[in-house]
Amino acid sequence: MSERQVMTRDEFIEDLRKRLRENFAMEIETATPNELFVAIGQIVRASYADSWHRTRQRYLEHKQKQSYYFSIEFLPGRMLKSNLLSLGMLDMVRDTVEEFGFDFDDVLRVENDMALGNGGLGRLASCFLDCLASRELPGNGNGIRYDYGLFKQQFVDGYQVELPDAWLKSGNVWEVRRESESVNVHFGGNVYMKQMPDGSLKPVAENERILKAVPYDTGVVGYENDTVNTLRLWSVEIPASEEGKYRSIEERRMVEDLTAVLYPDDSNEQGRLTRLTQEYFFVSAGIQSIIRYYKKTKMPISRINEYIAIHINDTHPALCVPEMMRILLDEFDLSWEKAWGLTVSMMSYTNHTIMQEALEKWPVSMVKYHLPRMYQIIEEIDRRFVTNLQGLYPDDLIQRTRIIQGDQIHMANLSIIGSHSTNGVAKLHSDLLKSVVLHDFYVLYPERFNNKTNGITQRRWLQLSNEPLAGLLDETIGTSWRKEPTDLQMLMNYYDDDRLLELLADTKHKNKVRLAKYIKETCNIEVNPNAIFDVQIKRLHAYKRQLLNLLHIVKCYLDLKDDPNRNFVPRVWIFGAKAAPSYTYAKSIIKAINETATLINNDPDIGDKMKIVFLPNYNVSLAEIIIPAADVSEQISLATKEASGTSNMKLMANGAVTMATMDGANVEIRDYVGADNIYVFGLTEEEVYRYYEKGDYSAQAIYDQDPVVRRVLNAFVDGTIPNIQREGQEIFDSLLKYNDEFFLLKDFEPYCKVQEQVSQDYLDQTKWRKMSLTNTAKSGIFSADYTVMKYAEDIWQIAPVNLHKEKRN
Ligand code: 26Q
Repeated sequence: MSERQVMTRDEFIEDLRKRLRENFAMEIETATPNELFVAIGQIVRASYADSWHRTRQRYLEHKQKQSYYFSIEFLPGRMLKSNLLSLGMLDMVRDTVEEFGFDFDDVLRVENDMALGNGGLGRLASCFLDCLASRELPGNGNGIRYDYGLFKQQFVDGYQVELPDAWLKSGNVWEVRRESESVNVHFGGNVYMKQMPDGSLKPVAENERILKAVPYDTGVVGYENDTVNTLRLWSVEIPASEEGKYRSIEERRMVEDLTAVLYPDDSNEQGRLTRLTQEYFFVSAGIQSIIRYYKKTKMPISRINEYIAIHINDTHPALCVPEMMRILLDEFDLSWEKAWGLTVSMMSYTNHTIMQEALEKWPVSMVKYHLPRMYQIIEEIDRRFVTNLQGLYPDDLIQRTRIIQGDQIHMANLSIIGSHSTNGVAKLHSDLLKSVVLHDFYVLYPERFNNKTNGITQRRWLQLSNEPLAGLLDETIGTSWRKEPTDLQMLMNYYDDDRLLELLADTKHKNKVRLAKYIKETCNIEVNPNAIFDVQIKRLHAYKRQLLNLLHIVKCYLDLKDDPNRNFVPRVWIFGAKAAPSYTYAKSIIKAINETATLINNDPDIGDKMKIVFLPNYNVSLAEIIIPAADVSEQISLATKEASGTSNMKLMANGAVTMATMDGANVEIRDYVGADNIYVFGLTEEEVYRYYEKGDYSAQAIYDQDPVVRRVLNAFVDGTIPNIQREGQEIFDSLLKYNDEFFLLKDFEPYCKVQEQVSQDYLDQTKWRKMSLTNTAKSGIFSADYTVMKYAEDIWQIAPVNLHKEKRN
């Protein structure tokens, strides 16, 4: 399949022996998975070291335009298997390790997930890096090396408990500390303008606190192509020159806290000083390091925008705009106009949220005090913005779009004004940005707005995590889909091939057996692999409506209790979700799901017909086990709330059929698979906005009129679901007293109806298998390969660099 030079089995064994001896004074035969993981990790790293070096050299020598993806989160998960795959070594290494009597999966499981992200946004950043390298695009990541990633989740009495994720405890084979590329980042102090001999004014800073930012680089290995890009993550230290200023342990701790932990809130955590400091820290370090690189190209600063593109992933890195201005103004002495033109032309911004309350804002006082030079520059950007628009646009529009409003700095406004491109992450989302959320900016800068529908990397989410299916695809349609995911559509030629449909069902069954085994081991619940596996995996959020799923479960349960002999297609409901530690409502829903699970799973009247499994600690590695085993994919957010969603795409690729509201990328999924291969229900965007406009939604009215709704809701407060006195009441009140913010009750009946249809269709296995096949066949379009290629062309203007050919010459 590939003509690449890979290590032979014998070379691998020799290298492995050597490393086990040198590191651990051990032989292969006596090693444990731990030592094997470290030694193999080193071999893998060494095997791409050359390509990594060559990639960097080539970009520099050819002055290749590069993009830098600034993101406060990256969520790559484990990397051993994906690196082996990209290097063409996976089969050889697995076979060899197994020849020695080890279970290769045991070795893979030694690696801690790199979980420096909360959810969709961080995982998207990691998919993008994988795709950039795999498409030979010069694109790098820039972020924070948190000592602790997203908390580990446990359930105690059904409640979520958070434990620290000390992922670096046993070292990290993939990273390289680059001490010599450290930079200093300045905080606080005061800035005054000093008159220079030539009469000009220069900002001078006094009494600043200086912190050292040390980069840790990880190679991002392209798929079978010799491109290795860089993910650069920054860690804080006290500079040697400042040692004297930090005498006490407390003072040192304050500094070290800066990159200690990832904020575990994926929407809300606002106004925290450490968060602001984190943002400036990785932005300033990243921009300084780009400038240092650019100096090496010897090109004039006036042309930097031809060589550098900077992407702002959500508003968290929005300080890229004033920080770039600071350097161009203060260090290169450019005029404001020149500096601004370059900055806007380099920057681009992606919005990931519709919810107004989640848009990031910072108090003026905090920015002024801790980042005084940033504040001065933001103030000047804001002042010029207003001046330039006055007379051209209505005053109220200018007031609504300016960066500083009252005592707050609006980071989305800064990002849009300071960049040449603003994009949403699915068609519907991008349209809503233009028509509602950012409409005022669309009036000002229509040409800046564009859509880039999210995608996923099929390498991780199909090739690696679903080997049975991947192998079957190879045998059926050839292997080209591995490099060109849209080739998956060749599967449609087998739509009527009973034999293939059977084989596809066999792979699904295998994956369900594997998941069942995992469920037995971790939760001690027996589930039947012949039941429908109904999956909802994502952060716990009211708008994602895990509660709607639960309401349906409770309805099924009550129906079965009424009539245990009624026809019922057995189903296993599988949840994976972390709640932000401070999000009490989300935590109450976790508790309610867990208590409902205990009730139903142990009810002898129900037996195998219904099982509810809430798998703890949902993360990338767990997703890799759950997704291949799913029959139904729950994508049931209230229309207009989910910007895109990406688990919908992963599940679809693995042959799950989607239960969808017309929200986010579900709309595009429906367009591709066709209405017959997806279950659609619920309020539409128009209907949701109509309710907002008229203000005439009444959850109480639905409760009063609909006996089923009444019965299901009452189960939360009348003891039917035990042990949720407080949580049940809280949930009940959210729906009735507070009028059901996300319209669950309105969508409940149509949801139940479509779920009934799912059960009926599942009985018709031919029909079901055809739907499943269609979903896999049509999923290629959601490859992030295509998404990043569009970013590369439309936004960053970067082009592929073929390193593979060069190496062979
Ligand atoms: C903001 C301020 C202060 C503290 C934290 C935050 C914060 C952190 C993380 C705000 C938002 C996030 C993460 C958002 C996120 O993951 N959004 C998801 O992005 C995906 C990729 O585009 C989409 O598919 C999802 O629809 C969207 O919810």
